[in-house]
Amino acid sequence: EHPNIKWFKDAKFGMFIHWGLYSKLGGEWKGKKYYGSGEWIMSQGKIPAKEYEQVAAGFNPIAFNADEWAQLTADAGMKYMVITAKHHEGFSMYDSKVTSFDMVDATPYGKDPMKPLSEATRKRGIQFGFYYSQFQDWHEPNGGKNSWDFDESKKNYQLYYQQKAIPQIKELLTKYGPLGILWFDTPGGMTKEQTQSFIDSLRLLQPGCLFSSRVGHGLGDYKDLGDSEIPATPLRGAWESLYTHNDSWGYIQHDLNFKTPEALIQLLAQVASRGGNLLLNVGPDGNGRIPEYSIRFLRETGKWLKENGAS
Ligand code: JFZ
Repeated sequence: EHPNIKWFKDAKFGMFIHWGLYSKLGGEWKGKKYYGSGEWIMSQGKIPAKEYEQVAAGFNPIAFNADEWAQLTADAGMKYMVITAKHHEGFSMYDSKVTSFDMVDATPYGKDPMKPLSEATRKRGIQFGFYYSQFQDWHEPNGGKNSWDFDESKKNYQLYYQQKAIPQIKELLTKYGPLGILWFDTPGGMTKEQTQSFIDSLRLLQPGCLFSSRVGHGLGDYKDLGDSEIPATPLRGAWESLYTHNDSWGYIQHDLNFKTPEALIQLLAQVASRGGNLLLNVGPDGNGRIPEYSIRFLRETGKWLKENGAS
């Protein structure tokens, strides 16, 4: 068991945030509308990497306010936050020196939103963590799963790990203070032995940081279930259920199917009764705004939890 697992076991409720260039597209590309998993639009539309890159030139989330996001998280009764530092699209939502396809070099915004966010959450006693897509990277010739631009059989995943994923994860582990979690996703391109040494080398940088089970091969410090999955009976050990507030992880303008506060409280109660945490996702838009319904329904959920002594 990880020596730092206690905060996680006690947390019960966390804020998941999918935010990237796809948030600016909002589920629409060249007049065609997509539904569900807005963060997959590059793959769904088979958008060439060179063309997708241009989205960054118009990405200027001036409405982003770290204190507001952190305060909403606290008001909702959530004890931790996990936000996408880099999703499968390959764009770095922070100031990365490893690539120029990042928030500071490629957008008019030109600032690192993760710095103030890490500080604003920590100031409120909320554990801060990063989601990092360690294998899928549709922007890189050697990254996983872009077969519309690149020939999958010619890829050298080891090179991608060495040149981008590992150096970037090192940035995340050294430039944002103590992290609660590194949230890996959709593993690939590594054997169990390689995954273990990947973990061991990263561990040295922040022994206190928990790694999610989606690092692959049954490794990691706690278990993430499948998306929108709750176990039928209590589970032993530390684990987490993942849900999104509407029907997509990344922002989709035409998705207004938000779960009511009643539904959220029920979900939370169900997960908690089986011994797990609920990591609930919101999808801020390209301006840096969390959808109005998410703000309202999360505040109501937090108010109920407080009034009923559950947070
Ligand atoms: C992954 C991502 O591909 C997706 O975009 C989102 O970030 C989500 C939280 O995670 O999708 C998955 C990964 C694993 C399962 C389902 C969807 N699973 O194990 O059932």
